Amino acid sequence: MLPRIATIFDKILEIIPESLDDDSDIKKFKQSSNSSLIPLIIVGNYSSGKSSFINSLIGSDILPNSDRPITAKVFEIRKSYQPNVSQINFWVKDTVVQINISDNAYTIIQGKESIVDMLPNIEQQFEQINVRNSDTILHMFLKVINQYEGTDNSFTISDLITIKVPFKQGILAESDKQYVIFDTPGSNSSSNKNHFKVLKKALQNMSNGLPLFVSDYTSLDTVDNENLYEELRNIKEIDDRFTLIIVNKADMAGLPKEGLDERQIQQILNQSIPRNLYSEGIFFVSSVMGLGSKNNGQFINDNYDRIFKKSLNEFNNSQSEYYQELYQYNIVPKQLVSRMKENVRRKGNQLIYVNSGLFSIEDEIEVFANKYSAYNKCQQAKLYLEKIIERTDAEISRLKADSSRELKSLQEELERNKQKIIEEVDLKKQTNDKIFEADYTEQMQSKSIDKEKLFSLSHLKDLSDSLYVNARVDFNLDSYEELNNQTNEKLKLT
Ligand SMILES: Nc1nc2c(ncn2[C@@H]2O[C@H](COP(=O)(O)OP(=O)(O)O)[C@@H](O)[C@H]2O)c(=O)[nH]1
Ligand SMILES: [Mg+2]
Repeated sequence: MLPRIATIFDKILEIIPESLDDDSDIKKFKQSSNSSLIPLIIVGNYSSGKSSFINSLIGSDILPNSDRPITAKVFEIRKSYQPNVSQINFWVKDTVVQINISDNAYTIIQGKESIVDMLPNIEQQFEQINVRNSDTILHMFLKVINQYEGTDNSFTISDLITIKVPFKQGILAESDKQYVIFDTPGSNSSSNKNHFKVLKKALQNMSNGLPLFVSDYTSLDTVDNENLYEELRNIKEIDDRFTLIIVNKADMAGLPKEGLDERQIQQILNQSIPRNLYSEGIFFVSSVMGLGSKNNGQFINDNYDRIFKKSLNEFNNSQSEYYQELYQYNIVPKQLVSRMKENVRRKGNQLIYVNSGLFSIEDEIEVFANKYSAYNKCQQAKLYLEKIIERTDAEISRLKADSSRELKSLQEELERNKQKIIEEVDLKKQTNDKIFEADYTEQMQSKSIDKEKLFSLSHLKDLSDSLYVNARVDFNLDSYEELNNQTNEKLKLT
């Protein structure tokens, strides 16, 4: 199936007429169709743990986290394919700032002059890092950038910050798919609208993204998310039909030990977020435990360390009174249940990774990537084909209008010429009549003529008619008329 879709897709690219090459939408289609990037768009209220969840996907806690709203920017995070090498890019006005981080050092490759105000702070924070490696340095930079906002600053950092960082452990790290993760500020951020604009722009040239809606267990029913659903639906680059609902911080949700019964499941499904967004499933996760399973509990953020140490026994000791297998609570469509359980069984040796719920989510993301990225490309191909057809139709109508205007003016010109010729013929006839009359009078006066014959009207008419016929030949009137008739015929046809 997939190769067939790919073939169809290539054919579509071939048949796009060159004249439409410059159309911005079509350009975008061509670019995105060649792109194998798969955007994962993380949305949700602030403090629901979006940044922590992303850290768990990456496998290191490079994104700063806090109980207060902290992510003021949209972060676009891509995989770096070199271990211990990361990169940050952002803009100050129109200047690009690029910072490369390799092992225990950083280099400001571009735009140093635009961030001079920030440099002393960067140097100071760099000195304070205990263990310097590419992750801790990257984390430091992101913290400084976040803190910089809101101070009385002389320059403004762009709303989009792009990051390249190696992914460590887990399905996404091992995958050959090029995931791009977007961290967005919470829904209750006042600049929310603007952030969605930034997100929308960043999503151009990529195939449709998978939204992951992060909430904590007790916030599934909050109504202030409504704006967020609306925004999600308005971004055509996001396919909200495949939303994963992520219930984060499930380690402290106090879930019933014996699992959720049918009534509890229905109750959850009736809450506002699931009611609006349920599609692929509701997944329970402890981001902190998932992250800890990947980095062996070596955190950059201190509060993660505390949460991890406190809960560790519940996640890795099946004899513990409060043993947790968070994936057991997942609410997924019936046909997915057995696949999920089977995959979990295969991965059973990585207990904390599986029990944290993170494994099942990454597994589902990878399934999405395999199944739907081609589908999404086709969706996009359809969208842009429609656009091409629309453009082509407009072009045809324009050509039609042009040619009928031309035809009309040609016809008018013919009509004018015809009139002119008729007038000339009439004039000539009149002149001839006058000459004839004068001639006649003269002859009448000079000799006696057969009056009866001379005055016969029919004779006069014969004479005049033959003159008219001669004139028609002289001025080629017949061919003009024929041309005129042909033109009229053509007009009727169009
Ligand atoms: N117990 C627990 N706390 C978490 C978890 N994930 C995040 N938190 C805490 O929730 C707070 C907000 O997290 P953050 O990732 O900054 O949320 P964001 O504002 O949505 O990006 C922080 O204090 C985190 O330590 C988790 O899995 N378990
Ligand atoms: Mg955040």
